[in-house]
Amino acid sequence: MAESPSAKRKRDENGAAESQDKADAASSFPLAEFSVCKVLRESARDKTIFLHGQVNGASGDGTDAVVILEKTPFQEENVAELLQKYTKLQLQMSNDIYSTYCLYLPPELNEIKTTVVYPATEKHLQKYLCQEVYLIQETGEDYKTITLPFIQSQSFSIQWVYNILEKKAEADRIIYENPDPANGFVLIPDFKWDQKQLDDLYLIAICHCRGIKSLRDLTADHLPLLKNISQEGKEAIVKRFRIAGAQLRVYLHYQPSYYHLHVHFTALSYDAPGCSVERAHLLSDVIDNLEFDAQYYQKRTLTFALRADEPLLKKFQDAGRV
Ligand code: M7G
Repeated sequence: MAESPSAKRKRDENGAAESQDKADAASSFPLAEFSVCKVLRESARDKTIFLHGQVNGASGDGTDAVVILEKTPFQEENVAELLQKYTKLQLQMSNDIYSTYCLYLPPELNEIKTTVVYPATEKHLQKYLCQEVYLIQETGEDYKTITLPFIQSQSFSIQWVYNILEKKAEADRIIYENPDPANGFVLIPDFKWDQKQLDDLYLIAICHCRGIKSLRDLTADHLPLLKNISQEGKEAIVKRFRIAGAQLRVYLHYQPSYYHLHVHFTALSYDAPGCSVERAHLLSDVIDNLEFDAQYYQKRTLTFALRADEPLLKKFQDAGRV
């Protein structure tokens, strides 16, 4: 029987103190030893802040870490509790029928989603640093001569992807799996989604087959895989979360951060990070394009944005392509 995020939360609250303890014990990030070096990015609109800091171990040598703090969306089922229980309301200003207040919540209703990358590489610091961006128009030839050699030399480790596929991490979070080695995939909540409300639903489908780096590698041979992801992914989401396929945005990133083919599933009503036109390619369009031309993504010029100090931008500049 499908379990909604709110039902899951209630079950967690009521019965899962033990598993929470285990999770706490397993968490190894020493927050108390984290000292902030720099704010990489912050957004008042998204209520997030990205911090670069160092963890000072016993030896005193700092190890870089990225900590992302994010105020979480409201959960409908908690709102009444939030307004009535244990809450302090402090008046800020009042004018005629208008007034504003500060509402002080008890800690259990005031959590902050925290994402940690530790140890963080220079590339992680760069990924989260707020910078100017430039559009690149990458031809098929540019991909072969500039982008491919670059990503082969220095892309992010995809160990976390293999850990998911081999059930060495996040195994209990898998929503659906088609185990076929060529045309199968694992559907799992993205780590950007805390699963507590459906408004910001975000899952990823990671294909079992290794070696498909990105959209650029896709040919008509991959249509069975892509169709499985589209159809079975949507079915699994309807079954578990009661969100219809027509209310999902299903897309690939180009460029991705991690070069092992994966597909993003987000709630259509959610303005998810990375769903802008210069990065997101709808899976339905990708399938259609490959049916139209088997080599579509080897030939096409693809547009994407690069941040100012990304080394790939420098490669395009050196080649006179920007
Ligand atoms: P991407 O298009 O390669 O890059 O997507 P992006 O991170 O710049 O969007 C990778 C997706 O995988 C992103 O949506 C990440 O939030 C998600 N992700 C990254 N990591 C390291 C993990 C992880 O360890 N577990 C899960 N479940 N999702 C992750």
